[in-house]
Amino acid sequence: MIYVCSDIHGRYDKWRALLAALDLKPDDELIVLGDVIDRGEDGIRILREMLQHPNVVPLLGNHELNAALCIPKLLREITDESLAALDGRDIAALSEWLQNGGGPTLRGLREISPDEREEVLDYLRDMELYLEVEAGGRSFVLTHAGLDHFEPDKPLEDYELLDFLLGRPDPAAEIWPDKYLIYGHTPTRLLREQMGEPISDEILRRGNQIAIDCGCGYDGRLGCLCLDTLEERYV
Ligand SMILES: [Mn+2]
Repeated sequence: MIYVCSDIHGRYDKWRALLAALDLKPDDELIVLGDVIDRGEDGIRILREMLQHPNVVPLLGNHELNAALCIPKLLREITDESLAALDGRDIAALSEWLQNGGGPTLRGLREISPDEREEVLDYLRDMELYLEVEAGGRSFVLTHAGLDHFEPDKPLEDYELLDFLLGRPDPAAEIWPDKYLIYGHTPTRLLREQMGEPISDEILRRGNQIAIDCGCGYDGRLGCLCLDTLEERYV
């Protein structure tokens, strides 16, 4: 079976509860659609478990991108020279990361060894932006935040980095007729509010779009979808 979840945002309790509920077998796979870190306390701890778990496949989220950009600069020994080397863009990126809940992630990085930090950084750098998956006779495209600037005939490799990471999707918009697009990033309660529907922390399906961020980063739930059966689970 192939499962997807997204936007764990440092909630170690939810991560462990999901692993316990899924009880992954050697042939199963859990694809995590980004934003494992920030806001909650334990993003680094979760990443370090993920990278040791052969059945867990990560995709890049905007929070991982920010971390991957900021961490190397922060790990440099701080000297007058290295401070002078931080330009306005570095400082803006760092400040944006901290404002978006990066503090607990930085604390988590401080608690591990330099080798372990390098391992985490390599893991972040290796994350893919999207995945195409076949399961249960259906085709799926998986991204962190949907697909901004969507054009039905545009190949996925032609989209820009931020099209995968920062889009605010319209679940009612028509996309490919023969493929599902699955994404996190925008909690489904916000998407429902935007569409004037009753608010709930459940996976949202409209046509061939499936939004799976059920608000784990905001005290909602961690949702998980089985791609083979389209069965939903929540922890
Ligand atoms: Mn996000």
